[in-house]
Amino acid sequence: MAAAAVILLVGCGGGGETAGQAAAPSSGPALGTVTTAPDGVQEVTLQTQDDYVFTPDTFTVAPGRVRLTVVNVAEQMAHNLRFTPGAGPEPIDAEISLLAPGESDTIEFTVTAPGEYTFECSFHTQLQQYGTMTVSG
Ligand SMILES: [Cu+2]
Repeated sequence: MAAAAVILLVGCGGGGETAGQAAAPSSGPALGTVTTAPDGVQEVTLQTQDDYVFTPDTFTVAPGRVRLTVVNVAEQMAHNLRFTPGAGPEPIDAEISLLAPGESDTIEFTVTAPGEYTFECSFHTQLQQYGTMTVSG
């Protein structure tokens, strides 16, 4: 069970917009870009920073296994990520626990039901720190 040692370091994009068709940088996929790892698991990385926004706050996966990484590049703020209880077509119990500034964590889970799954930083829901994972049909 040593496979969890892989850590994705994703550089800050420096203000680049996610146009959806931009070429992936050679250093790794852009934030929010879903790729398939050699083991067949879909991988996606989100970022948090010193605000109340997931970067990006939407991404789309196909039904199957998902490996989700959150990198907190904030200098001051801590965040977590959980799927909002009762909000999606099926429950997802996996969650990223509190990330201090500079920390990252990765979770894996399986999705089967198409639809939209709202996720949140449970510490900042009053500040609208929400996002949406879409599972395609
Ligand atoms: Cu937060």
